[in-house]
Amino acid sequence: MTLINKKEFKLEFRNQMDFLYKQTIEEANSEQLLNTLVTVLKCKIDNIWKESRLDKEKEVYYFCIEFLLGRQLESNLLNLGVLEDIKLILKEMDINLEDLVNAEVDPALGNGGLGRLAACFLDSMASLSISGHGYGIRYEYGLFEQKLVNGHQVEVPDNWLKEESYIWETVRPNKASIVKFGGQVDLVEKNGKLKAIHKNYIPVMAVPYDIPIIGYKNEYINTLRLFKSDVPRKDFEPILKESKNSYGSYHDALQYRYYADEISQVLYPNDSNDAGKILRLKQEYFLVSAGIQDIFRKYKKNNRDIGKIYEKISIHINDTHPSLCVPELMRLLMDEEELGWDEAWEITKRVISYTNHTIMAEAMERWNIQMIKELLPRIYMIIEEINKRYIRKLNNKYGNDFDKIGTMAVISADNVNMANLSIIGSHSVNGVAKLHTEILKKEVLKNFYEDEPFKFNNKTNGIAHRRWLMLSNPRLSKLINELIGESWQKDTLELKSLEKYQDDSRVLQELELIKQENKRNLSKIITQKNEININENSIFDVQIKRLHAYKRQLMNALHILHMYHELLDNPNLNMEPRTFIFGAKAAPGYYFAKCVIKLINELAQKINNDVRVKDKLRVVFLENYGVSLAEKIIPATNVSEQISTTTKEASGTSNMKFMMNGAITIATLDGANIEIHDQIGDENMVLFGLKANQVLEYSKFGGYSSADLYSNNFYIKRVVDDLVNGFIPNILEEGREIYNSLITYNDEFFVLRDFENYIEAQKKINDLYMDKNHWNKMALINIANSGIFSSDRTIKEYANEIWYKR
Ligand code: KOT
Repeated sequence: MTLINKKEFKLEFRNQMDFLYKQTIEEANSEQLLNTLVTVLKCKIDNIWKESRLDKEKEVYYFCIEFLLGRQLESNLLNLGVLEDIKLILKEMDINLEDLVNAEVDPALGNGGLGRLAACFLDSMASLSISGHGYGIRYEYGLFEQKLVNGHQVEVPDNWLKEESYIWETVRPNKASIVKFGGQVDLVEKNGKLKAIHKNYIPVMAVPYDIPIIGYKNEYINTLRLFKSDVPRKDFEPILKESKNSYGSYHDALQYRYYADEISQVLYPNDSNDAGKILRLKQEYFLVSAGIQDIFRKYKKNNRDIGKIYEKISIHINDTHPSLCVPELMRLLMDEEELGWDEAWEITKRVISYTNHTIMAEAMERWNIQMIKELLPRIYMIIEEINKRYIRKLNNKYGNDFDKIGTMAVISADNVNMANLSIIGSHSVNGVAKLHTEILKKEVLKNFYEDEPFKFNNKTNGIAHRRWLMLSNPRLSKLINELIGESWQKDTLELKSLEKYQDDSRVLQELELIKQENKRNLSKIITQKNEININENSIFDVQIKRLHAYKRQLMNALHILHMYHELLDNPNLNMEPRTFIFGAKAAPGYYFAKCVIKLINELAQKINNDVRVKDKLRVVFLENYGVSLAEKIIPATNVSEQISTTTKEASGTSNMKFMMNGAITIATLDGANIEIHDQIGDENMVLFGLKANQVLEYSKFGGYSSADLYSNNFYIKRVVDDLVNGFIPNILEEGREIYNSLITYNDEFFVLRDFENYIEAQKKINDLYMDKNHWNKMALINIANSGIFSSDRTIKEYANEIWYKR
């Protein structure tokens, strides 16, 4: 692509700077320079950035309540193939690209794995020239910023837009649509058919903001379209005749403005948890209705046959948050396009596919029927009809097996079960790693699987290797290029050929040096942020993810406490120095998770200030963990902690990022850790803990008593007692809460049950690290076998087996 001509670019840059800010480059600050650069780039990509390719291709629309993009500048320059050129040109103009990269906001429009996966998928769809676009919400406030105050998490609003716009977005006011809330629906007869008339509703305008998603060196750009809610403009008046007392007079103008604004105001900060709030339901319907109306607008532009929409459109719902796509698509097909129920239902199923991301009961969305009825009366009527017809079908098939029918019904116990709605209304249901999909089929969704086995399939998650290796670890990328050429960048399976260097001591040395330099970089960041010096030669042992009981940061902390005791008892203990690094946000209302944060911080205080263990042990909790910080931490990691209670982590994706950057994984056989193990075997990772069948059995039939284990095991008793005996200062309340969860409430997540095994596994990590050459060899084998975890592989599977399949 001849995107950049040096002379032209410099001129455009100066002109743009003058146009935007009426000043010279020399006077500008980093934000202004960044804005200028992005404006120039946006002009350049404009002619390849199309709204739609419907005339040629089938299009995929990926609906997700969150997208965790990360910063875009470097990634876009890389994908446009101009990263090095721009770096040089800017340097000639005395501008340091890194300053501009760091000046960009990191839009925190997601909680964790779910939203980050959606962002990796967008990157892969564009890079594979698949016409696949994201639909989401343009939250005014993203995930809260985490501050640590005396070791406690304090949440600060994330005002990422600061009343301005986002540099990469383009607002499309003429493509806005109206989403209707509340009111009543009358069914009136028209030409022998019943027609739904929705009146007295509250109209909310959905305004699209488009972000370009640039493919890797393929001149292909897709769109992430985020909707902002607003009161309707005057020109919508004709559509609003049936709205509440006509446009503009919804009883109080101020209240109306508030109603509309509130919808896209803030992201719910729950990960793997159901918020259950009416505002969340409004957000979900707002996204779904705006998105599907947008699809219809584009589809109908060329008078296409709506009855064949499944030939050109796939709608993917990422978990159940967008599951109202099912009744909304039915509504538009029937009420607007006048199709009959049966035809509309067949189309809906052919168009929609659904991914499940968790088996945790507390994450399963169930909406109270009264709530839906009042907020979305027409949608509720359709859901009721879907349920009625489905139950009739089940009755025919299973007679009066009420237990079975009860678990499968869309409506039961006054609730709408959104997972059931998604399964029934789609042609494909997938889990996100092998074990997860098996648990869906055999346990959680057993009845559905037995009823329609052909719908179920697995799509093991993946990560965008462009961001998570090429950009975040340029030194390693360069080494790989030197060893095996550059073809791995387009086909990551090529990384396999690195294996031929597994006994090449020069290469292994080089690998170690790169890790060392990345560790030095991270150490600087840690010193800056936490005012603590880190031993750069210690093992960097990292657990970064949302704080959740099932992820077991607590077990990690208890093990650190165990090591501390061992060191105090035996100062000459033969151990490699270790730095334990944590990054984790807790949902604001999740008290237990906040207690664990406090515990880790107080433990860090105590250990880091104890001169007796100064050279051997350090604990660091990094504030405000997010995408940008992950990009710095992962390349510097030696040990990747993937220690969830087996069966609970659907997949995990940081496990893949660490592997690709040469960390060694300590793990339970959970989620995608299993597939990592399939790739590299026991010799190249360290496994421990209960197996899935053991956990499932314990959970069903009991048989484990944490109190017995505690009383009979010296090491367990020692660390558990420390929670409540004052050994760790300032955790009176938190220590008691955690103690109770372990002992009084019988340790739901098997922390103590797996503890001894975890200690042994950690000893093994220590011993392995002592043989540096062997460790480096393991690291190399990890990198060489990580290619399968590129999200390019995952997206190819979605495309071939879900979206394009007829
Ligand atoms: C559920 C409800 C609200 C917000 C987020 C979720 C959620 C997040 N459900 N699953 N996840 C994670 O998704 C990742 C991507 O598939 C998985 O790797 C991870 O194991 C899930 O916990």
